[in-house]
Amino acid sequence: MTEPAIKYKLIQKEKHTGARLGLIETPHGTFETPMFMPVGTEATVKNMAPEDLEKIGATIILSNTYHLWLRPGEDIVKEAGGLHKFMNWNKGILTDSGGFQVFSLANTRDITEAGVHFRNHLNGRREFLSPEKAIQIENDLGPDIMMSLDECPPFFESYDYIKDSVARTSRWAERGLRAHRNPDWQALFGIVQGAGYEDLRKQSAQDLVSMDFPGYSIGGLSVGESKSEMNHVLDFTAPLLPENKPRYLMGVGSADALIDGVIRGIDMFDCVLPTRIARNGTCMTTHGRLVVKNAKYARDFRPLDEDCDCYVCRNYSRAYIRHLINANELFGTHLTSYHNLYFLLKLMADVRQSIKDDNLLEFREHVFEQYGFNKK
Ligand code: PRF
Ligand code: ZN
Repeated sequence: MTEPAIKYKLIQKEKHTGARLGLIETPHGTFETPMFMPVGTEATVKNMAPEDLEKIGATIILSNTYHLWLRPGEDIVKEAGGLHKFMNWNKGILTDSGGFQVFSLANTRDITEAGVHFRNHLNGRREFLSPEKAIQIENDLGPDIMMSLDECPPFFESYDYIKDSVARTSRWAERGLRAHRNPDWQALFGIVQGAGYEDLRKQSAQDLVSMDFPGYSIGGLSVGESKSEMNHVLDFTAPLLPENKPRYLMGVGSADALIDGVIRGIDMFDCVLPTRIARNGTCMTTHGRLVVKNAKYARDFRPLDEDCDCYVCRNYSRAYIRHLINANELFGTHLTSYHNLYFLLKLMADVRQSIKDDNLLEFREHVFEQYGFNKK
């Protein structure tokens, strides 16, 4: 028996919720959970140098199999010495498997038992992604954590469709597990699907848990259903997963959903939200979103968030950042991206402190009140 690539250690359970404080040990460091992973689709977190990411406390980032396979090609990344070396990031990397990206980016696609046929969104060429191919690419890219190929169907698909889809995702997970060449230094996660159907989520979790993955993702959420529907699915899905393994909720990154996910026992999150909205001048603040491009900030010399102590908020004004973004100066979106990521990473640090202090529900109340979120 070889040692597993990652180890999860449950440190503390919050007294009044399902929240867990934990540690994930990886070949590139030990990270506290719950945590948020910035997204670096093209082997870069847009507008951020790896040094910036380190400064704001990022410990693990997400990148994409789909994009790096199609460009520059996983062979080039492998030849560079792997993704960490290629992009000069020495902490954790997790790669998504490409399933979700095929569904959201590629034009035509055809799902078969063997895999997914689709057209490359860059040049229109026909491509084929199988569970084995996804694993081979991820083995070559060399992240610490990799995802199985899954199907992420629309939330409101029919029961019969989701039933077949879940069964196929389970078979794909099994095939991926068999194709995985580096289990001693790369941890492969299975992805629980099943849309909003409790028995199908249960079936999916059971199938994957019986394969004994070192961690489990929850997919198929935040795809158009309401927040309360998502929380309801998490209520019955998270308890189906083993306590001694990390749980990752894919593609969720708004402040309210992060806190509500943690309360239900989620340990890891990722989302393009903070960096994407930053690029059109929208900032996350303690008092909700601030659209710094708006005319009303032309003479506002206060920081983006008066309660934030990040490098951006200590040195630059809303008026200046608004000017940069309106003038299409790249430094403007660097500043908003920096602040937004700092803001979410700090929120997660505060969440971890609230777990230690057993007052996560009070913390939630306080944050929701300040942001103006619906508290239901
Ligand atoms: N599957 C995969 N990646 C994902 C998702 C999924 O269901 C989601 C859903 N929110 C985001 N990213 N493989
Ligand atoms: Zn700030």
